[in-house]
Amino acid sequence: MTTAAPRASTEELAAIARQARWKIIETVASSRAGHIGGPLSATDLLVALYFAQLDVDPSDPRAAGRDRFILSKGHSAIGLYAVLALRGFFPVDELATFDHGDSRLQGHPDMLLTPGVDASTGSLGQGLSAGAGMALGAKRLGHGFHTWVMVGDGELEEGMIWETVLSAPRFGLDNLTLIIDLNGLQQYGWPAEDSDRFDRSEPVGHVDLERVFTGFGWNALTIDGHDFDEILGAFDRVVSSRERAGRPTVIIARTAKGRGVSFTEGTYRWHNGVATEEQLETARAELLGTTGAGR
Ligand SMILES: Cc1ncc(C[n+]2csc(CCOP(=O)(O)OP(=O)(O)O)c2C)c(N)n1
Ligand SMILES: [Mg+2]
Repeated sequence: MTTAAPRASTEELAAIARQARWKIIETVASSRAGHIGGPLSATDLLVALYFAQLDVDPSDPRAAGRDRFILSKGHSAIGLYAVLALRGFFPVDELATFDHGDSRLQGHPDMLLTPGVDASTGSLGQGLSAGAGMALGAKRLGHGFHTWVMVGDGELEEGMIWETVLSAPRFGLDNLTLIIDLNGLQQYGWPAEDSDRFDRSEPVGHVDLERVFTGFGWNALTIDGHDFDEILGAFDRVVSSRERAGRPTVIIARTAKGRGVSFTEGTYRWHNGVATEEQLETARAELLGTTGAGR
């Protein structure tokens, strides 16, 4: 048996998310490499999962009955690591080793190295298929756990995802939930454009994802991915078997890339990057309300 975290209040979740965001930007700065925009857009969803939803036990990260979570957008690893550390899977101080050659915290998640990581990811497009396998395995073996997968909106361009979107309803995988981090941006933009919003594709802005997924046989809902009341409300609807009715669920979470820090929010330019000392001070003040003086 694993133990679910007592569900934190939305105020507590917001405070944890500010800590996690600070750890993300501070860690990438100290390791001098890493992604920022994707981890920050996913932070609130990750915090809600690990502090209010997933049935996991940091002292027994491989428990057979635990809920599974796959960060298919594996470039956002530092976001997952920050949340896993705050949840107690490993010491927060270990984040300082991020992306070092001998670290358990590699630049992309490695299930053989990091406590709490259920799948190795980084090559975009693969996580949903792995998650469907876990969900199918759970059904065949009679396990009651739920499998959650998070993909990016740019990642939806990977064809392998759509093979699983097609097949998961046929297997009745109502124990599988996909979260789409719909931040409207991916890696590159058009620097000549006036607006930061002109990403190379605006990946799925032209697609009615709810209709597409519903058409494939999924249960689909759209939420604000930074509003904890909406996130927890969606999670509650997911676990209500009445609504799922034998279907997998997709939560389409509208987010902002780089969310929570003024100079990273809403621009593809901070897909990855290393903050300067001055930028770090700005981020610290915005997230923690303190300065580094006297540290
Ligand atoms: C198969 C594959 N192609 C390309 C990349 C390089 N890459 C890493 S992140 C990224 C953009 C992803 O955009 P999105 O899915 O929207 O993620 P987010 O906005 O959340 O960062 C790309 C192209 C990769 N990791 N894997
Ligand atoms: Mg994106």
